Amino acid sequence: MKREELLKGFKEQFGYEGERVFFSPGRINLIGEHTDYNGGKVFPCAITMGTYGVVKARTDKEVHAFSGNFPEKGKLVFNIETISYKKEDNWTNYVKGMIKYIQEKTGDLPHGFDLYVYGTIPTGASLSSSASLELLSGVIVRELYGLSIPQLDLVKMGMRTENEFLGLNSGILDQFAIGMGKEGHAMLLDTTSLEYEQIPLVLPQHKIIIMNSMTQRELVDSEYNTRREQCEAALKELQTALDIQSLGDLTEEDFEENKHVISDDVWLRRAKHAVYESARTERAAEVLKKNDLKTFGQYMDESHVSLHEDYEVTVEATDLLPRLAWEEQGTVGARMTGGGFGGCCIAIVENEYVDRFIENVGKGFKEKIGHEAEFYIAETSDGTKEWIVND
Ligand code: GAF
Repeated sequence: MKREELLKGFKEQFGYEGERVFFSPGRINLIGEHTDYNGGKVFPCAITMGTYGVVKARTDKEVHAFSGNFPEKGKLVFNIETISYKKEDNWTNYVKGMIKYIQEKTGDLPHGFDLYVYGTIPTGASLSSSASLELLSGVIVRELYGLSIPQLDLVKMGMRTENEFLGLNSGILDQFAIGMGKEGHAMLLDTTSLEYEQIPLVLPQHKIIIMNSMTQRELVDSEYNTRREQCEAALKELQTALDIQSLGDLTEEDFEENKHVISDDVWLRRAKHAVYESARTERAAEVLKKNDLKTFGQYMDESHVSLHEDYEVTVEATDLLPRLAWEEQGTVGARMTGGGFGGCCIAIVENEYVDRFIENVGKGFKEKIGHEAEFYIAETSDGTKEWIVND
């Protein structure tokens, strides 16, 4: 994305020059799915597909926001003194949520701003376009008003925006990956303690391919919340036998020894996924540190199977992509990524096979599903920050 194009977009809308430009990445999760709200481990990285924002302070208390992705919606306007969720305010509800929680922390902001936003993350593709916008808004507000708010606090406010302002019961994975990302690294996060480790993700012989199933995510919110409730129900029963706070506290052995207390087979399978996936994620990060990509790929494959069989968050299209990928020469590992019920999968593939991989997987997908999948090469990125020229 060219900086001049963003500045031009701002000027076209507001009639004068924008002052500052910011970038917020998207994310892929390499492994550790549906573990974050279970107190387990996740292992995501921020990617260069993301959301850009151009901003200039106003003298009144209003925010005027325009998205180059939704020009038909025109400029959406709200007042920072009377912030509330309104469905018709569409994507700006994410901006509002962040302003609300920042004002709660640091006091009322002195004035509003004009904002031009443009995103390169396909929407509904499970690459976290909403968390990207949340962190973008948070960092913009912090920098514009010279506030002193640690990035991790903005991450938590992003999650509050989802949970309390938008009413989606998600964990901290997406906001963390986007706010705390580091180019050339993936982040192993313990979602209970919020301790994390940046682990180099430099793969000169391989590419990480994002495979977009272009499948509309359906029932995602209700199914997501149901998974969460099922894990909570299993946890409650396990707590009658064990002194644990979350499923993430359990080893696989503890789980096997105590799983008989879970009264419902579906709850048992959900909990099993959460426990095994968290352990797998920790091991995957360890083998990556030792450059054992082959074993890392096997963990990715196992993760996918568990998400398909025990957690049941795949749909035909997102289950097919990894299976086609596994058939291809040069594939190290493949799995769905993100919340599931459609969206994207990822695969790690040896450089020399990438073109053939995309051709073959694309062909097999089209034959079975009837529409084209899209493929992107993932590149890691830093977390959300101002785009300083010559940075
Ligand atoms: C979605 C949620 F927003 C995350 O918190 C996480 O639970 C993920 O699904 C599944 O791992 O992206």
